[in-house]
Order: sequence, then structure tokens, then C-alpha cells
Amino acid sequence: MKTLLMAAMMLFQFAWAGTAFAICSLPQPTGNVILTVEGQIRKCNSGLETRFDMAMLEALPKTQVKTQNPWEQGVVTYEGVLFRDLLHYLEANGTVLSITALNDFRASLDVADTRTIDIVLAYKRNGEYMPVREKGPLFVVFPFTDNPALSVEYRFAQSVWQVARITVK
Ligand SMILES: Nc1nc2c(c(=O)[nH]1)N[C@H]1C(S)=C(S)[C@@H](COP(=O)(O)O)O[C@H]1N2
Ligand SMILES: [Mo]
Repeated sequence: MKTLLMAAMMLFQFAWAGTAFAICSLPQPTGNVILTVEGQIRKCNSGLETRFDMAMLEALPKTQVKTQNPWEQGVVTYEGVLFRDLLHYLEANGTVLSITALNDFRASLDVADTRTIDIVLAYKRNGEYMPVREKGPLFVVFPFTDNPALSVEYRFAQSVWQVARITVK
């Protein structure tokens, strides 16, 4: 009886470990970690989080957005990953994103907005990586030029630069 119980427990542990491994199975970063996503995501690579280096972000579907914004003169071309593509990759299922910058500035963004608006987590500006002093390495970019209704204070405050962490709630 005791042996049977132990065998059952071992089997359970094995199955549990197997499940955890299967879910938390994204590739590991090999370069500097520039972004950590945590919270309501099914795909991960470290504990319950997903840590990205630049190469991992660039391996996701790429999008370009040409837009003006309050911080630039003229039209700038940004390249990055659409928030909805990032959330799809991570099998996220929350409703709100809490986006935190290197300086701990934080903004909330509704997941619903990422479906209706082409919001990009940009890693390049006019073809170049963005240093921290130029709003890099990651900048939340709205298509202000294509959609003038976005040019409101509310959206400017969601235009987080120096993004370091996203919590899916
Ligand atoms: N990293 C970071 N991003 C940020 C902020 C910040 O303090 N840090 N402020 C936000 C707010 S509240 C607004 S209105 C705009 C402000 O841009 P400005 O400081 O150039 O006016 O950027 C947003 N993005
Ligand atoms: Mo603001």
C-alpha cells in the first residue's frame, strides 16, 4: 500500500514537472535582458516570467509605423513588435497591461486597445537601435499621424519610453 502511494506520488510529481516544463518552454535569452513580461501569460522562460533579449524581440513579427509625436520633429519611422503580436506569442489572457520604465514611471494600457490600435513596442527609430538617452531600448509608439484622435494627453502618458517590464493583469 505504502509503495503504491509512493509510486502514485512520484508519478504525480513527474507529470507536474512535465507540465510546467511544457508550458514554460520559451527559448532563453543569451544577450542582455531588456524586457521582462510577467503576470497572466501562459508562455514563459524563467519562473513564471518571460525575459527577452533584443534578438528574441526581433524574432517576433516586425511592424513599422511612420508617425509624428510630441517628442520628435517631423515623421519618424519606428520598428518593433505590435503589442497584440507580443501578447499572442505569450498566450496572454489579461485585460490590462502595466508598463514600467527604467525610472519606474508606470502607465496602464487596456489590452482591448492593443486589438483596435496598432500600438508598437518599438526597438528601432529610423533604422537604428535607441539608446537609453534617446527613449530606448524600448518605446511604446502610437500611430498618431494615421489616427489624429490619438493625440490626447491620455495617450501621450501611455507613450512610455525606456520600457523595462510589462505586467499582464
Ligand atoms: N519613461 C517615461 N515615459 C514617459 C513618462 C516618464 O516620466 N517616463 N511620462 C509620460 C507622460 S505622463 C507624458 S504626458 C509624456 C510626457 O512627455 P514629455 O515629458 O516629453 O512632455 O510621456 C510619458 N512617457
Ligand atoms: Mo503626462
